[in-house]
Amino acid sequence: CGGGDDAGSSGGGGDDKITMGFSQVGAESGWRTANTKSIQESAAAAGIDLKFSDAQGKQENQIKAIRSFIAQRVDVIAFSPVVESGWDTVLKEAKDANIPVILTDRSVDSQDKTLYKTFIGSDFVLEGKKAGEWLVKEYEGKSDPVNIVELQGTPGAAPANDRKAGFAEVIKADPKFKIVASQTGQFTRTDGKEVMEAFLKSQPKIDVLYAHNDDMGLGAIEAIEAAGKKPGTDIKIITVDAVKDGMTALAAGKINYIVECSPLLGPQLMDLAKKVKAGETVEQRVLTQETTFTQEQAKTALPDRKY
Ligand code: GZL
Repeated sequence: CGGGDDAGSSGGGGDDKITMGFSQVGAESGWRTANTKSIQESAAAAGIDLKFSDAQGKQENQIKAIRSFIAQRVDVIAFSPVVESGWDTVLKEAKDANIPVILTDRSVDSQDKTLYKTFIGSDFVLEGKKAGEWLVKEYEGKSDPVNIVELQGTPGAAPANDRKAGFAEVIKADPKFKIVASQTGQFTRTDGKEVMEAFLKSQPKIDVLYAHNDDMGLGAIEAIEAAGKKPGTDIKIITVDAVKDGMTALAAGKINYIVECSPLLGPQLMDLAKKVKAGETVEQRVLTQETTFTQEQAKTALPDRKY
């Protein structure tokens, strides 16, 4: 997809058809690819004319795309904000143009809740807490220090901020848990591998890796194996997402626990768009349903995974 340009639209014209302008973060991870697929397929199935734009991870491209959707007078604008801040101006422009906005996947820190109709996505703080709770249970009864390294998501992104906060809140209950290094891996395998290589060089002892998504965890596994260590055994690994490649590594014992974050937001997004277009009131917050997986559960779940 072009950087911030409209990559064309799916579905025909016609007055009664809803036209949706969608600005996507980019294509940084397996999760994002699955999310894009869900949105594009659901729009086609719902008969919604989708104008899709890939921002390649840049907020200015998303703002440009939203302004373009306003100029094109689309019926509804939806987007996944790459970062939490800096949206009030362009969201006010959409509001002044009387075009409703739906937030998907990630939210914004705008104080003015009238700038968007609803936010459909996961509770990232809870995801971080679930990761922490597994670790606390895993080391119950042990008193030796547990050295943790953390691969954070994109700086300023809601999932990065909240997964970090939720995890830290749970592990602070026991001083044996120490985050000895924490750095962004930009939600990508490449950066996850590079940062993990640096951690392995700089940290005398690493017991646990907490990665904010599977892709960074998978990159880190490459670095851990290149360093002659066994991922999942020498270094326990917790990740978030539960995409197929992550679940495969979990089932193989290279990851110890995955907190699911569902990318399949398309169907609910299209339903919300139709309700918003029809002037119906929708709930301000639509929470996605998701679970967690151990290695055993991954073996059972893998055959049925859709993404
Ligand atoms: C979470 C989503 C995150 C995923 C990453 O809802 O925003 O962005 O966890 C993706 O894999 O890059």
